[in-house]
Amino acid sequence: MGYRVAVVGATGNVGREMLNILAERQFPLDEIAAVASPRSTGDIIDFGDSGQELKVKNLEHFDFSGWDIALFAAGSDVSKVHAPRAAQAGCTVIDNSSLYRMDPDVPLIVPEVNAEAIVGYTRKNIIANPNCSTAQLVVALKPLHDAARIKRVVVATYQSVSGAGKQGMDELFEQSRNIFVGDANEPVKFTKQIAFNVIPHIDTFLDDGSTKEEWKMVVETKKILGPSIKLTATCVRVPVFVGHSEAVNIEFENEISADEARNILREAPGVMVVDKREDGGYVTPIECVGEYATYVSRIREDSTVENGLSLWVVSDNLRKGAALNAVQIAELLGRKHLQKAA
Ligand code: 11C
Repeated sequence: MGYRVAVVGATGNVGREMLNILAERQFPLDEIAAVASPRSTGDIIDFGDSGQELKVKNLEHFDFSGWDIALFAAGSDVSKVHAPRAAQAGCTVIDNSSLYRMDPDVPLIVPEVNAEAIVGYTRKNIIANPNCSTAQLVVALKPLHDAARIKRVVVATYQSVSGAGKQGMDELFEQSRNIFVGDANEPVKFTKQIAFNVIPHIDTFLDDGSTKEEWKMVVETKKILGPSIKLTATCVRVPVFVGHSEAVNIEFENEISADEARNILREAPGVMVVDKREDGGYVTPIECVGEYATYVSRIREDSTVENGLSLWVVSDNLRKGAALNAVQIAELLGRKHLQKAA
């Protein structure tokens, strides 16, 4: 016996990946629904590589009663209206938007890191998925925190344009083409030209000069790993289609060598260490596309602080950063809490 699962925002970058991953991982399903805004109603989309095609249903009229799990990937405005409606109808919501992440009555879950916190979902029948740049970071930080207690993290991100949705990907493609054919470029989705450039600005500016993306990394990391960890982030958009990278500097309470960290990370769930200390002996974003792992490379000691390490973390932002993490939460929910499947 399986579950009745709805994917809301099924036609977007993340929604499509959710369908791909549900099919790939053979999630135990009795029924799958692709749900989206009225403008996509009736469109036909693939249920991953399963061979099954799904006719997109209209979210405005979708009745969530009798459905077990809804994976929401349609942004905060849609979640605000429809997630409580689904949750109150008895359908557990796994929400990929930022709306509920800091709600004390909603657990914020990365299954490899804080699976035990999922029990709190019964308060609102909603579980939040973290921001992509947070998800991959905490997968790498957690085993190191357990080993040597992290005091402070300094992270710079190199975030792909797919984090800004299909429009972001189209803008990088169009601008690159325009440059080759000599046409002018007008930024639309991004604030400056993204092709052959980098932009130190993701999401809106806050009063202290940081951006909301940077703030999310701080508060979400604390909610997932514990409030004592200090973190400062600089989030940068780079001309890469898929795959977020992070240069991470960590200060620990206790001593930990690069070799110890490498061995710990090699055993850690969800982590793949590629760290050869030679030309090409590290992972770059194009190598992580379509993969499940969070890759860690360039692990080295930082002698400018006591107990310091630096590392490089790369992952597919549409997968571990969004769709995969949501499906892993659904698997956890099914295994431990809904208890429907064999
Ligand atoms: C980006 N991290 O790369 C963002 C996308 O809070 O879920 C995801 C935003 C979020 O632009």
